[in-house]
Amino acid sequence: MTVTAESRALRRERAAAVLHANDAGSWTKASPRLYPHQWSWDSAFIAIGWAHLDVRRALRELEQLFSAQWTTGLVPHIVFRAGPGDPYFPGPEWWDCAVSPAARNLPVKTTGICQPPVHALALRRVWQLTPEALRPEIRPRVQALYPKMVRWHRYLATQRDPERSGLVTTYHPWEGTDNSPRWDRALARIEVAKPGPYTRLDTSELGDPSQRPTDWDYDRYLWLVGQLRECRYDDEQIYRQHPFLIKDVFFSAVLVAANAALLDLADLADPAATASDREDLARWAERGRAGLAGRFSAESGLCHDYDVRTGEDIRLRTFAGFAPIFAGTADAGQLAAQLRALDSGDFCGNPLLRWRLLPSTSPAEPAFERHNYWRGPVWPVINWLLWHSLGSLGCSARADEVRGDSLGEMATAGEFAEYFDPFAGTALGSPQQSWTAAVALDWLASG
Ligand code: 2M8
Repeated sequence: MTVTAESRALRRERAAAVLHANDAGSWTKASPRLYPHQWSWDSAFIAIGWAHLDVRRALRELEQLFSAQWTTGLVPHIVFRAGPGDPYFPGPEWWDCAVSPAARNLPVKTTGICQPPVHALALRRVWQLTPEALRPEIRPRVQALYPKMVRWHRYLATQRDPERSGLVTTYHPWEGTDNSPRWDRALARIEVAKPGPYTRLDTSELGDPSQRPTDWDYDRYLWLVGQLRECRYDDEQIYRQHPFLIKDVFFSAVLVAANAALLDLADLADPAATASDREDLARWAERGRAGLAGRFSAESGLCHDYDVRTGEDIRLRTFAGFAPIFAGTADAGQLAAQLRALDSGDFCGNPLLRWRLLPSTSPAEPAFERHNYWRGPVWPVINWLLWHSLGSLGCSARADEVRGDSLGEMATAGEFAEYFDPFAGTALGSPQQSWTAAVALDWLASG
C-alpha cells in the first residue's frame, strides 16, 4: 500500500500527538491508562519515535530508564514513576525490590525482572537521526550511556546465561510476551499458585477480558513474583530454586542484534568503549548466534525455546521462531528456510489474514486466539523488528511490504493500538499505545 505525501504528514501529526499526550516530561507512559509507568522495552521504541521529533528528548527517555539500572546491570522491566492518580496493578509493593542489595540505593521503585534489550538498537537509531549540527552536543550523552548498555548486556550474557550457551534465561512471562503459549506448559506445572487476594485493574480498564491473560495466568504471574522476591532477586539463588527458567530464543536474538548495534557505535563512543568491551560484545554476539543455531529446526524452519527445568523443547509456532531473522543470521540456508516459513500458510501466507504481517502466534497453532494479547494478535513493534531485521539482511522488498502493511493496518483501523486482530485488522488492547505511535513515526520517515 502506498502512503501518499498528504496522508503521511497527517499520520505523522497523529502519531506525534500520541507521544506528546503520554509524555511525562522526561519519560513516557507506555499508554495513557492501562500502562501509566515507564516500561523498559517500550521506552526504547519510544526513544526511536521521539528521535523523529526531538533527539534531545529521545536520549532523555533512555537516560531516565538507565537511571534505574541495578548494580548487577539489570534494567528493570517497569520503573514506577506515575503518581497515585494513575493506578496500576501490581504495584511496587508486590515486588519489594529493596530486599535486593542491587536495588537498595535506587532513586525510584522498580520491578525485579527485565525485558528484551532493544535499547542499543534505539541508541543507534537515535544517533543516525541526530542532525549534524546537534552531534557535538549529543555525542557525549551517547558516550555516557554506552558503558551502561554494555553492563546491561554483560548481565544478560553472564547472570542470565550461567551455562554460557548463548541463550538468555527468562524468569517470568512478564519479561516480554506475557501470555504467549510458549509459557503454557511451564505455568501448568505450577500447582500451588495462590498469591493472596488481589484485584486486577487491566480487565476492567479494557472492558474486554478476552483480550487479556486469564486469572489462572495472573495467579501464576503473581506467585512467581513472590518466588523471585524470596530469592531476593539473586540470580544464583533463582537459578538454584526458581520453577520457571526458560531459554528464550527471541530475547536471545534481540541480544545478538543489540550487541552488534553497540559494536557499530563503539568508535563513536570511544573512549567509553574499551578494547575489552569490544571483545566481549563480539564474543557474546558470536555465542548468541551459535546458541540460536543449536535451537534451529531445519524441518520447521523455526527456532525453538527450551525449558531449563524439564529439559524439554518448546515446539510451538510463534513469532519467536524467527529468532535467526531477528538476530541477523549470516547463514544463508537458515535465512532461506526462515523466509519460507514466514510466508507459509502457518504465518504471513495464511489466507485468513487481513494484512501479510507476522502474528504473535500462528493461526495454525491450537492455542491461537485472534483477540487475545500475545496468543495471536499482530503487534506493530514485533513487525518493526521484523522489518528492521529483513532490511539489514538485504531482503528489502519483503521489508517494504511489512512497513506498508503495518502502516495500512494502523490507518485502516484508525488507531495506534497496542495490538490488532490478524483476521479483521481491527484495533485491540490499549488505544494510543506509545510504542505503536513511535514505530509508526519511524516507518513514516523511512520510505
Ligand atoms: C504488557 O505487559 C504488562 C506487564 O509488564 C501488563 O500486561 O500489564 C506486555 O505487552 C509488555 O511486553 C509491555 O512492555 C507492557 C507495556 O506495554 O505491557
